[in-house]
Amino acid sequence: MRSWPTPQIPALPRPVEPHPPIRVHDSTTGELVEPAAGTTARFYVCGITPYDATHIGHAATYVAFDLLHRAWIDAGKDVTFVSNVTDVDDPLLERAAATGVDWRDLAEEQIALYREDMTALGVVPPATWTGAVESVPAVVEAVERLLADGAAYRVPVEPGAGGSDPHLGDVYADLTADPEFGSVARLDHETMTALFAERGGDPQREGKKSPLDPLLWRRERPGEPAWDGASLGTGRPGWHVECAVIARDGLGLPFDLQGGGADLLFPHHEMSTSHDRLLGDGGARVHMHAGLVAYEGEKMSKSRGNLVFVSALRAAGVDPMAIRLALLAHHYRAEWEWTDADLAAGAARLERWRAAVSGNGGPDAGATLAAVRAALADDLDAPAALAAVDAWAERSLDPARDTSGDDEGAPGVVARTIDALLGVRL
Ligand code: 5CA
Ligand code: ZN
Repeated sequence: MRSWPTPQIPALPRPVEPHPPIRVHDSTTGELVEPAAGTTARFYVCGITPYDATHIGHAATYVAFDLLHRAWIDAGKDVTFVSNVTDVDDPLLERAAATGVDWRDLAEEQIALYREDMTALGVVPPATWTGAVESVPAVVEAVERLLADGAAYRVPVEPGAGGSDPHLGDVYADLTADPEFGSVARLDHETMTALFAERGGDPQREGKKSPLDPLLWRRERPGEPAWDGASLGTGRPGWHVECAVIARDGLGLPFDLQGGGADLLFPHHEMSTSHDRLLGDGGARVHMHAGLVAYEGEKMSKSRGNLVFVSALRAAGVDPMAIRLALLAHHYRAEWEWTDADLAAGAARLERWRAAVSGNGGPDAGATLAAVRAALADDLDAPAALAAVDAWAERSLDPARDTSGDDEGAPGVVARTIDALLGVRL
């Protein structure tokens, strides 16, 4: 899938001290870990399901992972970022049916919007961006392998389903084939069952060996799109195996980090990592999650419909960099509520920073750059990074300041710091 243009990332002065190790909060252990200690960093961030995109919650999550991407680039690592688009799945098909739109047109229009939003927000694009539809042949091969290995089984489908091979059932993963299942989210059985039902699972489906077993291949149903599934019969991929296969093919197994919003920890990342474990030498070594953004008192979500769209703000003339700054003012793990005040604060900060870097010279910027680097290395502490830039801007704009020690290059260094590390182009 064609992604979006890569923003220019200005080079920054090398740090005097060695680069601080870049640590993030590991959702499994709750501890700070360094996911990519070597010279490379390979990570996967779950992409959108293309309807009702891009809302502020999506944007906050993608900007959070973009900070990690930029910190790794700045540290000189060879970074590979892979992502997906769930361009065929139940909720997308349901939305298309409910609105009388062809699901392909809905997906295409929403993907185009998402590209524009990511470009406007300065998010560095993935090296490989794969749609679920594009992944079908690889998923089919993977599911065939899991079946052959006894890690998956068929479940009979209802009359009318299954096209010309109704005897070939849907395929489910047999979680007992993976002794390490549960090791990502480390939840008790009751919580897993509740979340599975809430987040796209089908614990009640008759014929499954265990309620938590996830769907790998859904056979053709009347009125639903279906693809050639070779020995599986016509159908379409399950959600978790889509990401397992796209990550495997884009990054190789195992890889450094998988991420998304906090709603993906279970079942999605638990399941996709379990699939990868059976398809290779393991999945993501670290899982990282962004807190969910709320609006009008509840989590911003497609199902609730309490959405603020990036594209709507842009259309209303809001500078996308003000949106980015509004998002960065909250730590990525915080659960917070979007209000107009966030946007106003982002716009005010943008204006202040623009004024501060437009002077001929300013206070030395070396400590500011080091502080921004250190803040990001410490679990992507964007609010601390903003505070460091604010402090420089305040000094720079202080009319009573003694300018005799000013450095001519300082405003440029600060502007490039903000651009390269925070993704905010002034
Ligand atoms: N296509 C799947 C992932 S494979 C999916 O979850 N798509 S999505 O469109 O529903 O969400 C895209 C990303 O935004 C996911 O990482 C999700 O966790 C995140 N997200 C959704 N709602 C919010 C929210 N309110 N706040 C923060 N992040 C959110
Ligand atoms: Zn995913």
